[in-house]
Amino acid sequence: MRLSRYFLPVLKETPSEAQIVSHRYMLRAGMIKQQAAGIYSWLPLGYKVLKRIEQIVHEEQARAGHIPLLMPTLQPADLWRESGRYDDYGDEMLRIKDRGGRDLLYGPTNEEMITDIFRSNVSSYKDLPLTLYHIQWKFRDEMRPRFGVMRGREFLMKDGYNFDIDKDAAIHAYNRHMVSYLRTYERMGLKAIPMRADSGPIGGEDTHEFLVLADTGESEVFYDSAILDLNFGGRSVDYDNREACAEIVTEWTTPYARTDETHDAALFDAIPEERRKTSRGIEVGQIFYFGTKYSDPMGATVVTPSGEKTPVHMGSHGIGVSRLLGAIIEASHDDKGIIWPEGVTPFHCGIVNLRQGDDEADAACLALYQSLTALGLEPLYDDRDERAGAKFATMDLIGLPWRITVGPRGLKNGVVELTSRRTGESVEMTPAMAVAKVAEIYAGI
Ligand code: P5A
Repeated sequence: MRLSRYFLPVLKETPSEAQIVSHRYMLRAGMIKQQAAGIYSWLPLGYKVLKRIEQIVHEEQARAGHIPLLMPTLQPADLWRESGRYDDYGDEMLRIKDRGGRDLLYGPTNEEMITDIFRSNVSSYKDLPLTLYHIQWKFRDEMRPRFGVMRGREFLMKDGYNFDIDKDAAIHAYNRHMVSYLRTYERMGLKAIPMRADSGPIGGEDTHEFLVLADTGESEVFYDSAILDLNFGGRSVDYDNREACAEIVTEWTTPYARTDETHDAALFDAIPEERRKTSRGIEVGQIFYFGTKYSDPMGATVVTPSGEKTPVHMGSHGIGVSRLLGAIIEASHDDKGIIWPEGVTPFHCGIVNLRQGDDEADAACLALYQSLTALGLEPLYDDRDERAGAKFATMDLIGLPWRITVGPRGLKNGVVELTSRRTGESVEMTPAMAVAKVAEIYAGI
């Protein structure tokens, strides 16, 4: 993409309504525009990151054997009357009437609808286990929408639902989700810690939230610092292997880590003092096992091998896809702007032309652009007729992890400069080497 042809409405001024850094940078970098409290348009740069995050979620869900579908944003109220949640959900639910006077709602979550899909189509244990998921907009009429996409009213969620024959099988689904989420967040450059939590309106006993530590997080968390040493890394997991998944879950759930809702002071005090940590955290996901809470009242049953009808055991599993943009920025920025982890960056590399209109510099930039594109990478070429300082400031603000700077002086010696956004380190090299280096960086991602 050439910047001169792109739509990147960056702001020079710091927007006064934004209280936290991720919100400020998302507005300043022209990623989002607020349309109403907690409701945003996703401008091209923000939309691009959103799509990259979705892509990682889809890839990791596929790896775990989960199946994508798409349910609507609007749901009939009658489904929620069946589960008893229509009245329970309260003012957070946006209730709508259609022209025929029928009650609809803008879905805050999809347990009822997926249970309806299941009961209409599945009746035998032979079709289990089954996990279906989608990535779809949700609406929760939050009392205090704030911090930009972090606590929106309309927000994008990945929500998945497992259907299993019994509790053991459903706990395996729970574990499988925990493992796949650990992998998912790591690919986004995040350390998200599973913490024992409260299940709220979704229900059930077993639930973990995934929290990214950040001063601006809305949750208070208590943890053993030993958990920070755990890395998922490149290990390959057989998601069908119950023991293998359970072992990984044990590894991550043994060190103490809880939100304030489930905090146990006695257990916490048993940790060696230097490892006892209290902090704030951003909740980027939550997984639940709730047994037959929905299948029972809604009649989602299967026939077992011995011929009896039994309600299926279920759980649901959510990732805050749009909130993740805020969480990633909170975890990765400096005073000049965002620093995208390679896994989610909107463009792989920036190209800055220091002397737009200079034949040699223009040709070198174009050649770099074409070579990177030919390798399947997406560069953002700043071809505007602007001062170098302004171009650098834009690149720093929008946070592309790598930048190639091209100027007449370097070109005389046959070199360009490759700069890391994270470390600020610059190395001179030939254009071909710069292309090879960028390609190498992204090869493993
Ligand atoms: C799990 C999937 C559920 O709704 N039902 C389907 C279960 N869980 S949850 O914890 O309530 O939400 C899942 C994740 O969605 C994000 N989230 C939000 N993101 C932005 N703005 C909001 N107002 C908001 N509310 C929830 C969180 O990341 C949460 O973990």
